[in-house]
Amino acid sequence: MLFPQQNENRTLLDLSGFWKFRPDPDDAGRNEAWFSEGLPEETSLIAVPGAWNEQLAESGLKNYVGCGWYETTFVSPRFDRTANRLLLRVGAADHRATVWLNGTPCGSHEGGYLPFELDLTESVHLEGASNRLVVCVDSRLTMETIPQGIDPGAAPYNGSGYDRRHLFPPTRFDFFPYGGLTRPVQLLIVPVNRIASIAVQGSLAGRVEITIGVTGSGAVGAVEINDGDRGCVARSVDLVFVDGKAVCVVDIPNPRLWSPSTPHLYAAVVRLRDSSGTVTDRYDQPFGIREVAIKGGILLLNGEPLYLAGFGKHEDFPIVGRGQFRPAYLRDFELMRWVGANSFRTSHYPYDEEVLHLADRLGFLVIDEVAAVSLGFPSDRFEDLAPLLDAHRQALTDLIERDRNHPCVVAWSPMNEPNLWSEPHYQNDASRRYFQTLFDHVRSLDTTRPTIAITMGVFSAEDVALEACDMIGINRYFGWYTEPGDLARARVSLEKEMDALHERYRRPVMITECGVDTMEGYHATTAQMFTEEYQIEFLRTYASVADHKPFCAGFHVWNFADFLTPQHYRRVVLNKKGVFTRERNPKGAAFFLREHWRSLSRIAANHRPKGQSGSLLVEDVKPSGK
Ligand code: GCB
Repeated sequence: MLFPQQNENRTLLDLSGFWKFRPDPDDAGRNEAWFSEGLPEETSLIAVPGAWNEQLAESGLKNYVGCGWYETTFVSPRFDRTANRLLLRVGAADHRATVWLNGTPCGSHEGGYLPFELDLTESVHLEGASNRLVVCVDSRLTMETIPQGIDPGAAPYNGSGYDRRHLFPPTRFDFFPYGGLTRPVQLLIVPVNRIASIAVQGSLAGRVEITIGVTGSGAVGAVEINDGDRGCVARSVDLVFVDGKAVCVVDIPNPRLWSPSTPHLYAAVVRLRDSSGTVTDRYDQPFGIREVAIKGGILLLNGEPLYLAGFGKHEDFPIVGRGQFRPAYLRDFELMRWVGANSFRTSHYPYDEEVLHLADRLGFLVIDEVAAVSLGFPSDRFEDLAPLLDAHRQALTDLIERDRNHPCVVAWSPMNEPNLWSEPHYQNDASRRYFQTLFDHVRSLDTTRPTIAITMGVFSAEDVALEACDMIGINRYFGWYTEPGDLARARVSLEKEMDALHERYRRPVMITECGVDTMEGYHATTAQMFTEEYQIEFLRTYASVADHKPFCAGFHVWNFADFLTPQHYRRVVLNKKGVFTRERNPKGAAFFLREHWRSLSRIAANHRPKGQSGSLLVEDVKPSGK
């Protein structure tokens, strides 16, 4: 789905502001038709975008999981219904949303963290009249949503003590289950015959393939490649659309490559013209030219070994929760640059599109993840996994459609830590087929980036999730959840496991999570969990293992910043594994990493196979899947 754009053919109106809001814990709203005459009397104000939990804590919303009704009014600009459409674009509604305009149902969408569009053309009042927009957002999750929720009827599972039903609100994961309209809600007036999708793929030689999808018929298209001040550097011939699609190839002489140190962006300017030659639609799609590949078990960017140094993150900020927060986005990039990181993972869900635009512009690499965190399978029969698999595939399709043109995205992560809860129905043929189908699905949509399977330690090298991926990500907490306080033993366990994984799969292995809860201001002279010194020593241990294994593609610390969790005896309000506090103040570990990552280019050199210099890239090195 295209990111919204304002230009001479497209009008963009932002509906951000204070809307009316009413929680609906008894699910009364639909029966009482709150959508037809507007919300009943007693409503609060709510800021959109923003999660409802912290901004309305005093109204009882802090731990609220359920339906919340939103209402706003707007006056639409005048437009011609035969030539244009009025679309509502919601950046994210966590987790499902239903929309009415002036009492008329306009559609619904399931799946948080990702945008959707609905057509309002037929129900909008024009000529200066007021329009009432009502959105019902439901934050409840089930065993068949991505992410999954808690099945309240399920038998207690493994008696391990960390029973998910002990969390409040109950979740399968330890980040807070914020609800609401967390990203912008916008109106778009676009032509009926319009550009609907653009996929750009450039090679290092400067050959760029652009695939364009359109709605409607009769238009002719053309593409120009713009290079900032240098103006147009390549242009296509006229394109005729067949079944709403056209593909063209253009060549950019002496292309400027995108990399973290030179994040150079081009724009593919796509125009549609009608039979009289008038431009009827235009979209400027930014893209970068760079190549990600795996060769001889080594991850490469533009032919050079790539070592990912950085963090797993969360979209979690005081008060807005997971709501869009532009100044904080910039602050996080500033801090990542300050600490010397080159990358992060969108753990554990797709992040705001604006974050990825910033990563493109500022030169950060991103592992892009869908919200399939802590998957649990309901059965040993593959057929029974179909509803979950469908939702999972859909989330991946939506993510790849949204993010495929971002040069910052270096890998797709289809899940985080399946089987976290050691539930039954995992190491078997059904789950094996599930993962194979899933990873094949990603490859069918994009062959230009590797897939990464991010797993935990229970089955280690035997984990059924590992067979289908291109790269292996491991989340390990030796020295914390196991071998607490004992970093010497932690190092041995980590090395043993990384070597075993490499031995068996011969693919890049990366530490995608490692970390310890740390109270800022707590100190000790000996290894003492929860102190700032322990966090430093823990990270030093993991970094030294990762940095020296040539097959290791990187080291991501868990977590960039402390984040809010559901209530549980294992967490003191926040997950405190941040290198920065929730307010973004540095703990001691931030200074350690800043010093350590000063030599990132020397560390990356350890990851070049012995005796190799110069570019490692050859034509056949695209991720193969095996
Ligand atoms: C993990 C999870 C992450 C948790 C982390 C922890 O393995 O992937 O979501 O927050 O452990 O701190 O326990």
